[in-house]
Amino acid sequence: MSKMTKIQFPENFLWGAASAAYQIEGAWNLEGKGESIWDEFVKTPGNTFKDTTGEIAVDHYHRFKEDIQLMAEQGLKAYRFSISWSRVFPDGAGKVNDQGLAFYDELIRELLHYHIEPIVTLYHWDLPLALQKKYGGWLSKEIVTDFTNYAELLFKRYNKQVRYWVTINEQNVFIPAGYSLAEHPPGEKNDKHMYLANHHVNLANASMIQLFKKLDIEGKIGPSFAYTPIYYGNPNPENVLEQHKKQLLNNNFWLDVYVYGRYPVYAKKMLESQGLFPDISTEDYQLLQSAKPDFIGVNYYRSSTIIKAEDPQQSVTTVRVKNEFLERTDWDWDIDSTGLSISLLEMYTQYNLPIFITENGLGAYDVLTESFKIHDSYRINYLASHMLAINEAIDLGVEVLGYTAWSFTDLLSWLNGYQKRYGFVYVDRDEYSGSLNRFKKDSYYWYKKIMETNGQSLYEKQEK
Ligand code: BGP
Repeated sequence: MSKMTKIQFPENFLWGAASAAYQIEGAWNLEGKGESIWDEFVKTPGNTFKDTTGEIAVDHYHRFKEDIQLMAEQGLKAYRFSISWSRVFPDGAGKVNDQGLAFYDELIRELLHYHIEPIVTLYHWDLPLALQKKYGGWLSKEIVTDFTNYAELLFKRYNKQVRYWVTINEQNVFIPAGYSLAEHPPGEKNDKHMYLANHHVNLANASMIQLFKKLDIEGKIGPSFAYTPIYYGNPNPENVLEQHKKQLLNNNFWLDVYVYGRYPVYAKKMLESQGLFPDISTEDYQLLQSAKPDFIGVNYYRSSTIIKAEDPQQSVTTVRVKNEFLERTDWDWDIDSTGLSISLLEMYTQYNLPIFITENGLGAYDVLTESFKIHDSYRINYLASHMLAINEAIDLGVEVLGYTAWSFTDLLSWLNGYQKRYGFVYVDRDEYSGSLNRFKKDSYYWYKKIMETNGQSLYEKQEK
């Protein structure tokens, strides 16, 4: 960012932090909660790092008051969290678990008490296991009705208390990971299933948005998407063409459906030629086209640099390469704040919808000192540079509603255990156990100031 760019986050910009039920709550089988597909998946040795589970996680279920107290003290304006479907409907449909709902009632009440805007994610990957067993989860169209009923209960119950709703978290991550890579539940390697399940998620997303509008719920609704800008490592036009194709199969493949209710032409054609494109009825397309989101949520962590692959057998002929201009995280993710400006600009020009940055953060090995401090200057640098990139996009005309950093407390990384920490608040636990005590990191205090000054304190940093 040029030194002269003014810091200009809009008034009422929603500075906050984010989490997801499975990664923080624990209490996996308490007070009437049903099992989710993640509760089951983690039981198989080798599925997660050192076989870590979210059975206790960071025990937010029992410590949410302490956590919200820490949020209030930090000056958080918004908090994004997800509701566990199987805590509300233990069997995914049918009988409601009142104790589960009471937990979310209290959580929301507590947030509002401290004037923290609750942002609710309806689905952050923890599908009720009962529905997986009953009809194969996302593989059946039946799920659209069950999901819409679940959403209806929450819309009606929290209308006027919750004003921002995220329908689905990172469909573009959990669908390939669950159905093609076998890294997430249900652990399949079946591309035909992947595209079918994916289509049902699209229908569920649209059905929820349609209902939200029909019920005239106050507030805004949209999906959260993991946007990864794709760069080409070689400007030979043949490579550039591969890069464009990749872009259409990645980002646009999902976003075009959310916003326009159609699949990009090239992607559709290619999948049809491979027999992978699902049968889609006229009614399906009508539903998809009837439900435009109010905003697009963006989860941004990194960019990806590719070149055309030599192997002609590969269906997508590209490979990821190292970007010599970028540094990497402890987990080898390219650190690229400019990529966030690029993403915001690309998305806003293509889809013309306000953007909410629903996740962004740095996973690192933090160290708790003997005096209970955590000096995470690397996280401060990462976050500061990404905030400046957002400011730059705003300067270019992009409408950004808010920013919920990943994450508030340390939490469980789905496949990387408890060692990969993202929080402003350190939680004392490792893969096996710990006191679960909370400690404020240096970044906690730094972010407090950012929020107090609506980003102006970034400017101080720039001048240094
Ligand atoms: C996103 C997920 C989050 C979170 C984050 C960090 O894809 O929405 O739930 O896990 O990534 O990922 P990881 O824990 O793999 O580092």
